Amino acid sequence: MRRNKFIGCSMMLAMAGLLISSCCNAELQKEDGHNLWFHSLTDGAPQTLSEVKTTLGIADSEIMNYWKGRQVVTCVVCQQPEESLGREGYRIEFGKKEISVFANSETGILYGVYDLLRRQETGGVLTKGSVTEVPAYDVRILNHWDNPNLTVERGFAGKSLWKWKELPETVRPEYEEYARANASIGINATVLNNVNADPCMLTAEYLQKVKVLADIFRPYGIRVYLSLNFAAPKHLAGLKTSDPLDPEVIQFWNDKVAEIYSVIPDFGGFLVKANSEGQSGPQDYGRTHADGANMIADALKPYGGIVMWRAFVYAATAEDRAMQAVDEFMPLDGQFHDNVIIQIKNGPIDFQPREPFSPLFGQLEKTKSMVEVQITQEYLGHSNHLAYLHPMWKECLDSDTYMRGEGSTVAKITEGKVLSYKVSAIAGVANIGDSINWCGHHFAQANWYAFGRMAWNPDLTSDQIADEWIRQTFTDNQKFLQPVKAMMLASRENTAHYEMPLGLHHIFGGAGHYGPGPWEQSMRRDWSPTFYHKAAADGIGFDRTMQGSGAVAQYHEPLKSLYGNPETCPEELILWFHHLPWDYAMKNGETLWETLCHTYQQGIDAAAGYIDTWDSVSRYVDSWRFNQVRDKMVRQAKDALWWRDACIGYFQQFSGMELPADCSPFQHTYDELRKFRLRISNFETPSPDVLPEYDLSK
Ligand code: GCW
Repeated sequence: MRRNKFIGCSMMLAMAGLLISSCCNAELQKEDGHNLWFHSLTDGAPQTLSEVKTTLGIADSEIMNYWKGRQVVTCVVCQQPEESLGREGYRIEFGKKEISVFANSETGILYGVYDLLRRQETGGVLTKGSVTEVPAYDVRILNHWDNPNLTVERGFAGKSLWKWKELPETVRPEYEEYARANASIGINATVLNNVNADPCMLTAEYLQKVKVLADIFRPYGIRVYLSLNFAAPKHLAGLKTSDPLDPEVIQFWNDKVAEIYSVIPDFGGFLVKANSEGQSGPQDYGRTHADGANMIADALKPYGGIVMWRAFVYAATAEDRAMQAVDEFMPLDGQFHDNVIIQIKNGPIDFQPREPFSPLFGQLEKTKSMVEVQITQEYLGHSNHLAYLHPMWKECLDSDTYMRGEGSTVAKITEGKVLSYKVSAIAGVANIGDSINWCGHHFAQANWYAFGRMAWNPDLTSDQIADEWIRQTFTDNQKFLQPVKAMMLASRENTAHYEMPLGLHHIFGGAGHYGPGPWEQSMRRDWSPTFYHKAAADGIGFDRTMQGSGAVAQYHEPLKSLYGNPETCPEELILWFHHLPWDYAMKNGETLWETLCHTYQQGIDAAAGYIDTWDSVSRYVDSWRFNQVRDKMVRQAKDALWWRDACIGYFQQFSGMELPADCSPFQHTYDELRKFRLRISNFETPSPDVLPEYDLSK
């Protein structure tokens, strides 16, 4: 083994430790949130980036600057690879005087160093013994939905972080800060541009810009990927077709890929949204998704690149949008080349606050699949609402598909433990913009953090991740930690209570997907809330049983029967799978109507409760972040009521039933609310610092 000791660190670090302990309470200084989960590590000071831009140089610098312990930290890149550590894993051996980090690669060392620093901040440094960590997924990737014009689709944290016009000449420090933040939580890949891809991203001009970012990210262990526009051969080369079986088209992609690798030698590959929501794809030419994906995959193969081909495809004609991914991809199972992974959203419709897991995970027996979760809160209150999303993602990963009998969970399948995969992956749609605090809402940073930690280890609990995040981002004072953690842990459930109780879904207003729109009917019925809730005199909910759309049959037994019967269907999903009368008897003895009203009420009460919780911990937070979070909580509490008023008010005309006496009285009639459209001028990038006006007189 080559000993790669960071000589000289220990003395300096011991001194740093003394200095740091004499200026504690720095956390109460003004803090704009830019330091993310490095807040406690940096003690309120701006973060210091490594001057040496190599992976070991960065690891060294992090220890030099931030290790506060008295032990000498030694990092060892194993000369004889230790198989159990893989390419990115590491082992930390703890001793009283020395701590050693072992890894097979420099990136593994860097991850080990970030682990050590995290332990330092969260009370996890051991006095003896060792820990070994190996990531569950090979590719842990952020998907940015960023456009070249700097807007971010479903982005609520300002404009794009990538300043394409300034690049490649001007390089902002945020690029490296972004890389550092990702590396610290194990994220090793990023798709820089929107899946609704502008073909210009693949031009020689843009590749030079992408190269700059790739060069900055590389020492942090991060590889760059791009979304491609399937019609690029037509757009960029003026070909008459983009047919994946056309020799000229094949040549175009081979040449383009060769060009990309000549500029970015470790380019990761492509993400593709094809034949979905107006995007071009192989079906435009009578070809299949497999034809399209394989053509791109073959071009990437010699360089080791991969294709992440999205399963999010649906057409206005289908009877039930929730069934389309399976209908489309099942017949193609086994036809995809081995560097294609099918990227599947966690639920069968679209990132709603609660969906059952997508049945496609349990149906692809001969094709690799990966999960796509949405970190940005398109349907969970944008950057106005506090909603900690890890419980929602974990629910999907832990779901048993029963593909191979009991135990074939979504996590096991996508980690490649059921079918054996050479490359496994997991994606999260980023919530990052150029907002000073990166994510718009200080608590939205927790979702970025949680995605990285989950991608590294899907077995971590929501509690563990929230705990780590709070300690590093705010404080480890128990009087803050415990109530704030409890609030975070309940928050996704609470959001589901006031936005889509009992499995109602796709009930969001218009293009913004922020407020309620139960009355809305779009030109396409599969975009219409009325199509999904089906509220009428006879009841409410979407019948997906065998008497209805039959979607339950896409799940293996026992789930098909469990979901198919309202008596056994989990009540939080009951209106996802069933159309039931308003007076249907729920397990708690109430009618469906009463439980619906009471579930909204739970959401309303919880959102109002956040303000009390936050006020009660004010002394432990700097005033800057305290006030910004509080303003948003006030808004969230109002919004929860607004959701209830709109939905229950609207449903009442069908149920003919009264709001139970123990519910908060209506503030507005639904008729008032339907005339009013929430003023989000540009849903793609509302300013993160200004809460949109809330004015019912408009
Ligand atoms: O839910 C929809 C979003 C679109 C998004 C699409 C997708 C990028 O509303 O904005 O487009 O999902 O995932 O492709």
